[in-house]
Amino acid sequence: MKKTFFIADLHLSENQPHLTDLFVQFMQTQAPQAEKLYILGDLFDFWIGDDEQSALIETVRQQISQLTQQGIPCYFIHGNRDFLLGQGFAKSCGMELLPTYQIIDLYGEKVLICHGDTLCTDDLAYQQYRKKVQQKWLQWLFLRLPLKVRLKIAEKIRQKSKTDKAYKKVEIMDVNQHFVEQTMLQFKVNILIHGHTHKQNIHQIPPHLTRIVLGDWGPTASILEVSSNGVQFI
Ligand code: LP5
Ligand code: MN
Repeated sequence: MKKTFFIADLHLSENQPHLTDLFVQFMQTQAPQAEKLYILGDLFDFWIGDDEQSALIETVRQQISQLTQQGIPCYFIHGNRDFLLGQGFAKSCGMELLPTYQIIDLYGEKVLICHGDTLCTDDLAYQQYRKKVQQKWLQWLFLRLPLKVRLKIAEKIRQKSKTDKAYKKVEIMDVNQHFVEQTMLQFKVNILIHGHTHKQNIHQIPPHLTRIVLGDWGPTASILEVSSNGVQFI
């Protein structure tokens, strides 16, 4: 039976080797059984440029390469932590970068996929920050700074994000229901798959909309399997 896997929010980092181990295990055992793999952002804890080198980055590159070389396409939508991941890394492992919103055909059903941060419209501080860091000229400039400086800036943003989050209401950091429904209407889809909020669930929105939320990775992985039989988290 043909199936497609969706993952997001692994937040891979050198500090959490068990997450990398889980990812390698998934890429070696389950991913090869799929016909396609979609990574819906925040694969990495943060990304400061394709020129950064580390054992972790090499492991991930190798794992994705192995999959795509077996003829299994791997697609990537940027998350709010790895939005700077570029064609350099993607091409080096045969991964295809997709835009913020993408409509895909899943066993005869039109499905909208995205990371999910853009759906959290009540988080005004985040949306203002996102607008700034999405500016191409600023990204161009940032990517030309020495790696050490980029790392320092990223650390500063991460710190500010942590302190800000401590004061934000949980509801503010979730998706805005009205915006979700508007977006699904605009893209003319009945099914939406996203990550970012880490609240793994399948929401039925009456009368006929379905919002599937991927979970983050911790002690265990969160993998969504979709086939002609339906959807399930494995
Ligand atoms: O990721 P998570 O779940 O912890 O929190 C997010 C939002 N936070 C972020 C920040 C990331 O975690 C860290 C990003 C590292 C980036 C590396 C490269 C950066 C280069 C920039 C080059 C142009 O996304 C958090 C949300 C939360 O999700 C829930 O949705 O609330 O948002 C915030 O906390 C944002 C703060 O409210 C505002 C931060 C202002 C920082 C000001 C820096 C100005 C830009 C300077 C650019 C050089
Ligand atoms: Mn995210």
